[in-house]
This record gives sequence, structure tokens and C-alpha cells, in this order.
Amino acid sequence: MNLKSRSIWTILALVLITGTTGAFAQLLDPSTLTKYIDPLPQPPIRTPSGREGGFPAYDVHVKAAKAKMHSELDSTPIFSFDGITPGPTFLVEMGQPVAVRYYNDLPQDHMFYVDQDIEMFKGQDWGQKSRFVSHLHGADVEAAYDGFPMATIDPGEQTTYFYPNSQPGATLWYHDHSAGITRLNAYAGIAGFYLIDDPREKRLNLPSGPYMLGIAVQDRMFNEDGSLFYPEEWEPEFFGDVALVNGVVWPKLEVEPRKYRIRFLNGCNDRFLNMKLIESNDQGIVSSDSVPGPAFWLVGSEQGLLSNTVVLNDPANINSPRMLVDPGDRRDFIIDFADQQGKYFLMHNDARAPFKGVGHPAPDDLPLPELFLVHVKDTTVTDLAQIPMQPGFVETPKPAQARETRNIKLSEVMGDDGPIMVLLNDKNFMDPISEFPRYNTTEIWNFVNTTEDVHPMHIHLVNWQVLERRPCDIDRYLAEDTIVYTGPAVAPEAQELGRRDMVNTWPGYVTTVLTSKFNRLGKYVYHCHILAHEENDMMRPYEVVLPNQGDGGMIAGVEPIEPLLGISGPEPFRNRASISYSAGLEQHVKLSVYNSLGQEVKTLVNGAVNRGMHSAVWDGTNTAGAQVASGTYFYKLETSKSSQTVRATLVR
Ligand SMILES: [Cu+2]
Repeated sequence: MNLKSRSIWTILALVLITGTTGAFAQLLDPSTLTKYIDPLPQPPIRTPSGREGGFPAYDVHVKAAKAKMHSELDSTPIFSFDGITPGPTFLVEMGQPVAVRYYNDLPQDHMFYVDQDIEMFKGQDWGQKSRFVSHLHGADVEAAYDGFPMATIDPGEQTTYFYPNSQPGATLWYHDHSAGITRLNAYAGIAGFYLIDDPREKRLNLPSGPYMLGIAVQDRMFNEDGSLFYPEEWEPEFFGDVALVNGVVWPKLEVEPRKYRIRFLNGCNDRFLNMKLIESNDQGIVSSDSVPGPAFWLVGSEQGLLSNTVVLNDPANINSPRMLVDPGDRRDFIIDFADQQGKYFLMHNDARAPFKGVGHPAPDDLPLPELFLVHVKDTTVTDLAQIPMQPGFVETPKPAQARETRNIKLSEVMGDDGPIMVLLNDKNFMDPISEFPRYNTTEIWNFVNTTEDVHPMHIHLVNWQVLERRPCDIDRYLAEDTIVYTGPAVAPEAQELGRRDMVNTWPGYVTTVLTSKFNRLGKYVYHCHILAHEENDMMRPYEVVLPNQGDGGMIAGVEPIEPLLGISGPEPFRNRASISYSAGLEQHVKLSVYNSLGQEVKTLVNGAVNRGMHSAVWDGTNTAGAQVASGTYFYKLETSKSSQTVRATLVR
């Protein structure tokens, strides 16, 4: 996947070496920037700006701004959530639905040149327009709120999404997903953390508060005037020569000699990261004997806590693997800096670009070994946080229960000068839907990677567990569409276990995953998370349909929306409780109040409701009209497909 991109690197190298003026002459030489002089900041936590339909509501303005990314660099024009990149972090409670009002306040024309020659633009008149649609990566949300790539809003438009946050605690991120310009919008800065706080984590005594850090690494290339460089013509991959960490170039992280929990995001468009801490001097220079830094205790995947903590970069074990994070992926891990007072550690990356696998000897087009520097303060602290060895619970996969097995072919369409397109099942994004998972069933997906690169596949709505990888005869598969294995299956690595929404598909292998239940109806997408691939044209829609439907789509007029339930009045309440719920289509709902013994106290709604927001009132009485006692009660919203419960407290 590097033939075409290498041609541009040759040009860039020549320009840098000869100093020739021309189209690329204004590129910044990254070695002119002093590393590790700016602190590594934390994005601020978002606060709700009000309520909508009974839920906390957040206003998110997508807009152009300027960011100071390095003290020796002029300010950088960005596209952003609320004027900063990464955008403010959502920190929401599991089980508490929220409304997010997205405003596209971007200028009409994009800050980057939009290449309209790619497949995604065929038949469209989008031009250079700064379209936007938000996707909450890894979230279990209704299709209408998932950010389908064609559901973009233009500058000046606004849209409201509801996120139920009904899944276990997780490290998610929100970013743009616009058809044809996702890579440009993400690169321009439209990305941020979205953390779901799981109350069950409290018992684990994980590092928290100032000792829980969000860290997003993104590679970038700059022009000398401080602006970001991105190629005008679509490239199969584009790698930056500068590490941007939480929006700052090669920053320094000051820590105390104690444990930290890190919610990590590889926010690079196309670059893999394979990371380790190595002891260094205060300039980040590593001595020849390369002393390893403290271990990474991996406690969670992108979809929540693991059954067993995985030790990576164990300094006592030379064979201990590094932490591999594919583009778009997240990790939840703990580093203990105890007894490291005064030391410096370099966060080092050795993943080659393009990435063909750990240890693969392919050439590295543009290495980015240095990410950021850590300095451990020379202080003494009391640290009561713990590293749990069994932090969570992940169900054992049950592949026998899968309703369907699908083979997904990953292939390149070659041009004269390298790949001109990467496809899934030889189809373009706009081709008719071919995958119709049935509602409430699980499936096995076999990704057959016929290319020479690792592709990080991502699916919306559901998560999956990696079952195995197995080498197969690619030539035969391409010729006959038959999988013939050429070796034994390889079990997933320890750091790949758990609930995932990403998987690295190895070249020449069939990578097999088992999905969770497709728990909502409607159209979603799956795609490679190398954003350049996703855009041309390594993304496909799929549609979850009712079990009795054939392949061919939804019954006309049926829109897939599950109601959302929330409390809109005071909580706890004295006399009168206000309850809100939304319905996405006309459907029958039942809203009842239950006591803590599970007995139904009163039915508030039982009938057909229209699409939209609704409210109900409970006056604290039972069916007989008598006042009930103080205590805990539950509102339960049921449809034919789902039920949702919210807890409330009555105080007399
Ligand atoms: Cu790819």
C-alpha cells in the first residue's frame, strides 16, 4: 500500500534536502522544533448546557479556530469541537441518556482542498463544502443517531442526537464521519473523548480524578507558517512527521511517583502505534543500553474492563510485548511510577508506516519513534489506588450460537502507481446493501485480507470478540472464492481479548470475530479505520432487519428507533415525578412504575404514541389511588422489542 504514497515522500525528501522552493517548499522541518518544552494538557470536561426531553443536553459547536500547538510554532488553523482539539471530553454516567445538539458552525468551504475525484463523490454536488456528521465511535446507539456518512449537515445547520449510554463503562471517542471528507475533518481536529463512567468501577479503586488521564496521539505534518499540511490528491495513506499529543507537539507529561490510569486513543488517521516507555535523559534521548520504563497494566479494551489484566512492557521480561494500538482504537491501562522519582521516560513507538505486522521487516516510509516525554516529579506521595488483576467480566464467546457466518474480502484495486482504491467484497460504498444481520442475533465474520497491509476493521453498533486468525491460500481465494487454510489457527493475543469494536486483520490471514447481538434495527456501517482507506472505498453499509424479513431491507416506513427514558423532574421527588421518553416511530409503549420488590405500582402509559418526545407524570399513588410510601421506585418503559428501566426516589 505504499507505492503511490512513496512517490510523494520522494518529492518531499528532495524538497527538504535541497531546499528547493516550489509547491512543498513551505513544509516545516520538524527537527527545528525543540521537543518536550510544552506541557501535555488535559482536554476540559464538558458540562451540560441544559436539558432536552428530560435528559442532560450538551451544545457542541463544530467550528474553525486557531490552536497554539507548540511554543515555537505559529498558531494553527483547525476545525474543532468548540474551538479546541481534542474537543472537550464527555464524562457521562452509565445508564443516563444524554442529548447532544450539534451545530455546524464551520465556514462554507473546507480548510483543506477536497478531492472530488474519489468514488464517494460520484453523483454528488458537495464540492468543497464543510459537511459534518458526528459518530460516537463504539457506542450502542440508534441508527438515526449513529452518524451515517450520508447524513451530514451543512454549515449553518443543527441536529440533535440522543445517546442512551446503556452499555458498560467504556473509552469511546466522537469524531466526524462525513462521506468523502472524514479523513480531512478528523485531521483538521474534529475529535474528542467520550468516557462512560461505570459505577461498578468504584469498588476497584482505580486511579481517578487527576490521576486518570485521557491521552490522544495524532501524527501531523506542518507548514512553516504553523498550518497543517495535507495532500490535495487522495493518497492511500498519509503519515505525519510530528507527534501531536492532546493537541500539543511533542509535549512533556509531569507525573507524581504513583499510579495513573490512562484512557488512550490512537487518533492518527492512518498510523499504527506500538508503544513502550524507555528511560531517557531530560531531552528524551535514550542511552544505548535502552533501560525499559515501567510496565503497562492493561485493564480495559475499547469496550470496557477485561476479565484479566494483561501486563505489557514488563521490564523484568524481555519478551513482554509492547502495547499495539491501531488507528481509531483505544486502550485503558495503568502505569505505576512509584520509586521512579526524578526520572524521565520517552513514550516510544516502533510501528512501521505502513504497518504490516509487529516485527515485519518492511521498510518504514516515515518513522515516528518519539511521542512524548514523561517526567516523574521528585516528591513523596501516598497512593491508595490499586491495579486489579480481575477488573471486569467478559462473557466467554459462544460461536455455536451465531446465526450467520459471513466472509468479508479485503482487496486492493491496483493502478499504474499503486492502489487506487481498497474494497470490501469488491463493492463500493454506494452499492446496494449486501449484509442483513437479523435483529437480536450474533454472527461470525471472517475478514479475508488479500492485501499486504494490516487493516484495522471497525463495526458500528455492535462489539465483537476476536476468535482466531488462520493463514489461507489467498491466490485460490481470489480465483475461486473458497477459503483453503494453509496452517493452524492462531489464538488472539492477550492484549486483544475482551469486548472490542476494532480488530487488526493480518495480511494473508482469515481473521475471525464473533459479534455481540445486533440489538437495534436500521442502517449502520463497517469499515477500515485507516481513514484514507475508509474514504476510498473501504466502507460498506449494513442493515439490521427483523428475523422474518428477507435480505432486501426494512419494511417500508418502519424506522428503527428505540425509545429513551429519563427523569425530567426533581430527583428525589416529593409529590410529583416527571418522566420523559422519546419514540422514533409510532409504536405501542407501556410505561409503568414498579416498587423495589418488583411489584407493579401503577401504569402511566399503555398505548400507541407518535414519534418524538413525550412526558408522563406520576403523582406518587398506586392503581387504587392511595399514596405510596417513601422509597426506591423504578420506571419501566416497554415496547415489543425492548425495555428500559430508570430508578427514582420518592421522599415524603
Ligand atoms: Cu484499510
